[in-house]
Amino acid sequence: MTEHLLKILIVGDGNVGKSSFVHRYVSGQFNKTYKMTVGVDFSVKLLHWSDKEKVRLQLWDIAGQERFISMTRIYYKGALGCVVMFDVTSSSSFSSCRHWKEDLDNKAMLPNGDSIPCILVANKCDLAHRAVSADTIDKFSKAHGFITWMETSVKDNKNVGEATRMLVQEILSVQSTMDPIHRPEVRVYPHPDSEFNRSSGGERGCC
Ligand SMILES: Nc1nc2c(ncn2[C@@H]2O[C@H](COP(=O)(O)OP(=O)(O)O)[C@@H](O)[C@H]2O)c(=O)[nH]1
Ligand SMILES: [Mg+2]
Repeated sequence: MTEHLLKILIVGDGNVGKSSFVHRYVSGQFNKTYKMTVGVDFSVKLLHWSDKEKVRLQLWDIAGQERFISMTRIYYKGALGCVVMFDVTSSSSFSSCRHWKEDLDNKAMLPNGDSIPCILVANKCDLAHRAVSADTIDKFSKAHGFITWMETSVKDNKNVGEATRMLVQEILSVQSTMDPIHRPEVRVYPHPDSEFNRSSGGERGCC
C-alpha cells in the first residue's frame, strides 16, 4: 500500500467560506456562526484512494486578512496543491483571486520549479445574488492557469468533495510524471508510525 502525504492550501479573502469548506469536508458539518481564523488552521483527512493507494490530506486554512499575508511564505512551504476561493456574491473577493494566485505562484512551487496545481472555487452558489458571471469566471480561470473552476455551496454541501477530489487527482497525476527524487512525501505503507496512525481517532470517518 502506498501512502501519499499531500499538503493543500486553502486561500482567499476573509469571509468567503474557507474554514467552513474545510470543516464540511473533514467533519461533514456546517456552522452558521462566523469565527475568524487567526493565522492558520490545520486539518487532516485520510482517503482510501484506491486498492493500492491511501492519501493523507493536510488542509491548511490560511487567514485571508491583510495583516497575516506577510506570513504566507512559511505556510506555503511544501504545498502540492491549492484551492483559491471567492464568494460569488462578492466581486471584490473575486478580484482578489488574481492576487492570491500570483502570491501563490511567487511563493510556492513544485520541487521541479513548476507552479502547484490550483483549483478556483466559487463558493456560496446557494445565494441568489450573483456578482460574477460564469463566463467571467471561466475566462479568468483559463487565463490564470487554474486546472479548472467549480461552483460550490458549503452550506448545501454542493461540490465540496468533488472540487477536492479533482484537485487531488491532478496532484497525483503531476506527481506520477515527476522524477522520483522530486516526489516529496510518498511513503510505503505500513511504515514505522502505522501503529500511531491506527490509534488516531480523528481521521477515521473518511472518504
Ligand atoms: N450562504 C452561504 N454561506 C456560507 C457558505 N460557506 C460559508 N458561509 C458563511 O460565510 C461566513 C464565512 O465563512 P468562513 O468559513 O468563516 O470564511 P473564511 O473567513 O473564508 O474562513 C460564515 O458565516 C459561513 O457560515 C455557503 O456556501 N453559503
Ligand atoms: Mg477562516
